[in-house]
Amino acid sequence: AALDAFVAGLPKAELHLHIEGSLEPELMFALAQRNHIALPFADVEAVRAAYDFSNLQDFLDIYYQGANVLQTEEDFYDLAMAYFRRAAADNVRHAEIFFDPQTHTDRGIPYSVVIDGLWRAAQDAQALNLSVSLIHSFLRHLSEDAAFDSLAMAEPYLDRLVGVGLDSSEVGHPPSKFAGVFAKARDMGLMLCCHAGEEGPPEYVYEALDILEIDRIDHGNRSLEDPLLVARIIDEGLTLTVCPLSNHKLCVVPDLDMHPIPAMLKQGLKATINSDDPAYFGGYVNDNFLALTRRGLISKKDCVTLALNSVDGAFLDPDRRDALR
Ligand code: ES4
Ligand code: ZN
Repeated sequence: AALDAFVAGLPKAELHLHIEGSLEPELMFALAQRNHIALPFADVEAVRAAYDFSNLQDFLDIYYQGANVLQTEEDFYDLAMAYFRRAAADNVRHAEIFFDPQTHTDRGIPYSVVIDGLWRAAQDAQALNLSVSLIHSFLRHLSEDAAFDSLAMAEPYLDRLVGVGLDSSEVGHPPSKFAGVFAKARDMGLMLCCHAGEEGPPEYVYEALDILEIDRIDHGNRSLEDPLLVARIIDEGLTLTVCPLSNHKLCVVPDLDMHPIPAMLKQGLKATINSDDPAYFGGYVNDNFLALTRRGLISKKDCVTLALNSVDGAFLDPDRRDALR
């Protein structure tokens, strides 16, 4: 309990959170009812029982299905606001959240509906002492042309976005596939993030650095297989947004006792702890810290380092950053 209070007391930033992955089964059912959508589950318990994954794709299939209940601006507002309240309760003071526009626009939901709902919630989060930035993420299992189309939809709303990301099925869809659209996003003034080295090999992390010229690495676990790559990430000062409970649920690590965060810190990488898809992986950001502290994998001092890394790794202006340190 003393450890819980210590972790809870640390001001922190969450840098790797898919807002669609914060859809709790209770809200999924409420939105399904409100929008007259049939769910393939009898009740909330049946949904939770289905969250047993052997790999990333297993999870993605059920995650995209869950997103179908999101229809109106109010749905996106309610989804985001529920996450912001939960994050604020964990003493998250700044959140940079991914959203997957193509998951919604490809089923006929206008981009404006998605971004207006998320944006209104982001404004209301200020009353929770929480600042929020939005990251438009491309689905890598779709084509680069589709990503260009998605970025074009975002153009009228550029002032509401801090950056772009790349997520979904990693293996077979290397960063190089999106070289053109990332170059364009950079020219538009957006920051660049990329999921790399979650299931994919170190080569994909190299591509994210060399070809996409990213500003932050999402996951990056498999970078540890290549000491030269680790040296390069340290040299470039890049932050890794690591997600322990996600890694465990998706079998990226066989056991939480073998989680790479301690090795990352030891080697001097700027690792952070994040919740990824908390409704699917069984915990929010403090739960992710506690999963490692309770196993004796990281110390209180490490927790302070990780929390400071999250503030340093955020895409924040210097004044807001100083206020959070
Ligand atoms: C994701 Cl954990 C993870 N990896 C890749 N894509 C994703 N989308 C949502 N969560
Ligand atoms: Zn992710």
